[in-house]
Parts: sequence; C-alpha cells; structure tokens
Amino acid sequence: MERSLVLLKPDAVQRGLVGTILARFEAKGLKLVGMKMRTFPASLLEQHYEVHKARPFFKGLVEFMSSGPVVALALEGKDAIAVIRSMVGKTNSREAAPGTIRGDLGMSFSNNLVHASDGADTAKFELGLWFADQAELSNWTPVSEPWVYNVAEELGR
Ligand code: 3AN
Repeated sequence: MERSLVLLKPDAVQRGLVGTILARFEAKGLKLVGMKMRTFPASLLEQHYEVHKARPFFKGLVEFMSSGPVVALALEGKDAIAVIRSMVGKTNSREAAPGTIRGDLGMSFSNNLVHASDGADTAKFELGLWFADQAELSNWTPVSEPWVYNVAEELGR
C-alpha cells in the first residue's frame, strides 16, 4: 500500500469542486486517511514547492496557494501515487486528457485544481510536511476493501 498527498487548491475550493474531486478519488477505491482545510501559511508552501524555488513562477505559486483555503488529503491504495497522478492529468489543464480531473474540470495551467505527489520520495516528504502529526492520519480498513481488491492476490494478505 502507498500513501500520497493531494491538495485541492484554492481554485478548487472557490469553484465548489471539493466534493466533486474527492468523490472521484473515493469512487476509484482510494482510501481517505487524512483530510484538513485551512488557509496555509506561505512558509509551508515555500517548503512544499522547494524544488521550484529558482523558477520564475515560484513567488506567484506560493502567493496563489496561500491566498485562500486549501484542502489537504492523504490517500492510500495499491500504487496510489501513480494511480492518482494519472487521474489528475497533465499540468496544463487545457492539454489534460478528458477523463482526468484537470481535463474535465479545468482550463488553466496555474489554476489547475489539484496537486498530487509525483513519486515515493516526494510523497514521504510531503506527507511529513502537511500531516506532521501522525494523529491526523487514520489507520482503518474499509468494509469495501475485499470488493475493491482481490485481497489475497493483490494485497498479499
Ligand atoms: P504538477 O502539479 O502537474 O506536478 P509541477 O509540480 O511541475 O506540476 O508544478 C507545480 C505547480 O507549479 C503546477 N501545478 C503549476 O500550478 C505551477 N507551474 C509549474 N510550471 C509552471 C510554469 N512554467 N509557469 C507557471 N506555473 C507553473
């Protein structure tokens, strides 16, 4: 099982798409293990986007992401990181394929609704940053799990 960090960006909250986007992840079979909403400080966003620090869009990106409430999600599933990235679609929403979140719901490069961890190391770093307190993450087993997965074959239990 893998965990990934997903952020529903200020544009998703402002456009009333939190439920729509969360429902897509739930319907896919991803397990919600953490969720919180807040206008997060620029200092947290600066750490989150550290890899883009030298890029010209860094300042605007941090300003945008700290301009209003964001919903942070921790989602769990088999190969969750890659599964979520494929559901999110290309960075430029105008080029993102139909069927993806950005492809179906967005028109913008910068207001692209969601962030999702792009690899195992990134997910570990980002989950540690956004859910620093382990008590904010719930370890639980959905009753639907044996219907979502072939537990013996796919989860090895
Ligand atoms: P993604 O969110 O698809 O993984 P990243 O991690 O490359 O994309 O970029 C993080 C965010 O930075 C993007 N979601 C986008 O809002 C913004 N961004 C990335 N590249 C650019 C760019 N060239 N110009 C403006 N904003 C950008």
